[in-house]
Amino acid sequence: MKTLTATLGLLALSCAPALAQMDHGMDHSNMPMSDEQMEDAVHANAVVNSIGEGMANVTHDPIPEIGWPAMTMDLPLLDSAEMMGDISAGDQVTIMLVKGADGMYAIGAMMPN
Ligand SMILES: [Cu+2]
Repeated sequence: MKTLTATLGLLALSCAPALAQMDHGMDHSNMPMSDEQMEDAVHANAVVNSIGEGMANVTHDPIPEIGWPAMTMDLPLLDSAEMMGDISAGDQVTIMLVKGADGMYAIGAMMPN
């Protein structure tokens, strides 16, 4: 019985990361995005390779919601992008992608992991 309890305890623990990923800890309340943009928003873990004016190069995990495989790519950085902390090249982050005016995905927020 002791073994069963321990096993159940482990199962509960191993489920925790999946839940934590769904609630990815990003505060959306002050973001200047429309409801429509927020509905289409997707998130991914990424490494920032470089970051500059209006553009970032990132290596991101797969984003199954929009059918993207893991990639290293340039992504436009919205003027209004919410940088949630000091982020520089080499950092592990969570990126939030929203559709810009041109219908292309752009980075709407970045949060250090
Ligand atoms: Cu978010």
